[in-house]
Amino acid sequence: MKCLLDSCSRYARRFAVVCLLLVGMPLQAGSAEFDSGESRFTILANGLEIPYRVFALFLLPGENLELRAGIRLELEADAGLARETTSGWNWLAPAQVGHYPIVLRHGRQSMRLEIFVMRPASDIEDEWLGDYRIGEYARKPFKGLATYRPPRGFIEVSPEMRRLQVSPHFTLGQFLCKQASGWPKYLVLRPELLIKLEQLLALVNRKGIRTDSFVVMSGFRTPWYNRSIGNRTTSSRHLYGGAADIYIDVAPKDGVMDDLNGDGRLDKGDANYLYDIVNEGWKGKARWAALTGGLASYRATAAHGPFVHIDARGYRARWGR
Ligand SMILES: [Ca+2]
Ligand SMILES: [Ca+2]
Repeated sequence: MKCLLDSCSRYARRFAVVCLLLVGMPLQAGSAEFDSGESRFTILANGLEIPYRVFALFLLPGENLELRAGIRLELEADAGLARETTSGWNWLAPAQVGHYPIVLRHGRQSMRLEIFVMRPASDIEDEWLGDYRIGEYARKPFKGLATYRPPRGFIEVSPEMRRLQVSPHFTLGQFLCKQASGWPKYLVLRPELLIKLEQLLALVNRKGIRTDSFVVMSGFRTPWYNRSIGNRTTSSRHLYGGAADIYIDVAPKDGVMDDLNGDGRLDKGDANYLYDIVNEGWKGKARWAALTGGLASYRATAAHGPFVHIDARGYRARWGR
């Protein structure tokens, strides 16, 4: 019996040690260096360079995804039709709307692509996609630019899909429109915006602001919602899934921007501080010329704290500073 008790207490001690180690892990992770989430290899996905270990792409039913890499990759997918080519893979998306992960491997390195087969825009009837009100897009693209064409499709989002990662530090749910509705909800999100947000997150961490994500105060907005909150413009990048209004909320984590410039006040000076980091840091980034876009600083109102607007519209725009 004693032997049994001894052995039990030995196991209990070991269990306690394991628990202490596990409890200690999040603390270590929280104070650890920023991990950019960049992968050891990059791919071209339908022409867009992806340098991350996890990343989302958005296709129409049956659309082809061309994956190119300078190295030989293995591809794992439970659905769709994969065919190896001389430069990588072609993967034909399933006809069914939904979420389909693909894993690419090179030796021990891997990249997970979260593929979303979207509901085609042609399914919209009188401004509605199912029970979700989209509203109406401008027929003529703003300045004739391709980035302002009405979306080809919409990501169908169920409640459990909100936590899915769309890039190393952002989730699908962060970009949902705030309009009141049941489920599923629909969303437009441009991968160019995700890459830009990841690059800026790495930049602010290099500048000494330690944060694992931005708070996305406003990501996608349907044209209907945008009008309902009093915005007259039909060319907002939010309508095209290409913009995010962001702030940093780490210390204290209280739902509003932190005192980034350390002057003891929480005001537009902190949005300006973030604006200046982005504005300076973005200069000379030839690699991401395609992600050029808007940057703006906003003061607090009764409805929200100070924030910064980011978009990847394809040409440079600055305001509010
Ligand atoms: Ca805060
Ligand atoms: Ca301040």
